[in-house]
Amino acid sequence: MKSRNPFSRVAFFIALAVTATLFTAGTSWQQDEKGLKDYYKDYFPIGTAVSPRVLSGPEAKLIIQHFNSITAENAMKMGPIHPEPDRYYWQDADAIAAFAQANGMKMRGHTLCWHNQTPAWFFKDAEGKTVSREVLLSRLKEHITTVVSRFKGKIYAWDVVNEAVDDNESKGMRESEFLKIIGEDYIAKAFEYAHAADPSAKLFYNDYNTENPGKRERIYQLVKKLKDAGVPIHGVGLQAHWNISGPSEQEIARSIERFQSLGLDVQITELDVSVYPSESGRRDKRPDEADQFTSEMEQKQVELYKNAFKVLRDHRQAITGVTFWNVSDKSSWLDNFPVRGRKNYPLLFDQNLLPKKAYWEVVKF
Ligand code: HAH
Repeated sequence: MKSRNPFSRVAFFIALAVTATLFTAGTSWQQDEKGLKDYYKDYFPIGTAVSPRVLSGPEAKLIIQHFNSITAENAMKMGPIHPEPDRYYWQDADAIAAFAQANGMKMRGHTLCWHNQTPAWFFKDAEGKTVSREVLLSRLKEHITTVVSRFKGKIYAWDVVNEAVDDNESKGMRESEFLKIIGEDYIAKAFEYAHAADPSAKLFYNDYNTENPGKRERIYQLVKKLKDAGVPIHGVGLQAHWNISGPSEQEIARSIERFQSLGLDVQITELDVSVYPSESGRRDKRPDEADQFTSEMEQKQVELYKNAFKVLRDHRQAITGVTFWNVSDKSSWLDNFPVRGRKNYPLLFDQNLLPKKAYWEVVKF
């Protein structure tokens, strides 16, 4: 009679268990390595806005895993990059561009002409008097030419003009220094300067609240006028600073389709979903005001992200990029805006850089 060795049976089952565990661990490891950009590879590039700080911290790995496009959150804005008339500060912008190159990522440029974060010197002469139209146009041209030329071949798309349309129905164009000193054609000029400096860059007009029907229409009319006049404009950036109460799927779809109808590229350029209702003015956090991420906020945010990405996927013919405004809830511009000292939780990765529930809904399709 064949003797059975109970020890070898035990050993066999242990070996089986170990193999099964390794196999499962292997698959989940592979799943964890897959990033947003991989789930969306047949749809559009997925980007994130960064500061130089996150490129060397623990966020760097997360960025490389999930994103195949990058935007400088602040480093290329007029103020940071051109702090004085004859001085450009390139260090931060260069570091971000080098990171994009080293990791084979696309890069968007943000932004060449904006009423905010513009250095005060831009509009003043040596005596502190407001400059003339001619002087401001020549400064704008010099600025745009210098910045665009430096990143030629490294940046494939530029937000040329940011937020030129007012929120107020009765106003039309935003009364910025550019509008007051130059007149409405500062917009066309900015696009022409950028195009001359890099004829292969895709040039965008970028704005927020594009789901508001009135503002959407005013932006549409502006962009249509530029296009009809032969101005080199190639796309419209919908910032998409949304919140857990909206916009609806229909409103998002309508915005995309409206701009697509002009034959322009559409990108989502600054996506985040605040867990608070939108507020216009700045203020301090009230001492009694809670700023915890509640399960109700979480649920609503999951729904908004899930529905919004369904609309984006359905419009992949029109959409050439989706960029988040920051990397994770560990730190985002909404932590202090518009309410100073209030924590927000607007992104797909939590404060420990782990995927949130909303993340898993965005990649489930
Ligand atoms: C955006 N503005 C800007 O385009 C971006 O450059 C900045 O880093 C953050 C948000 C959104 C905005 C605003 O600045 C003021 C009021 C409403 C919305």
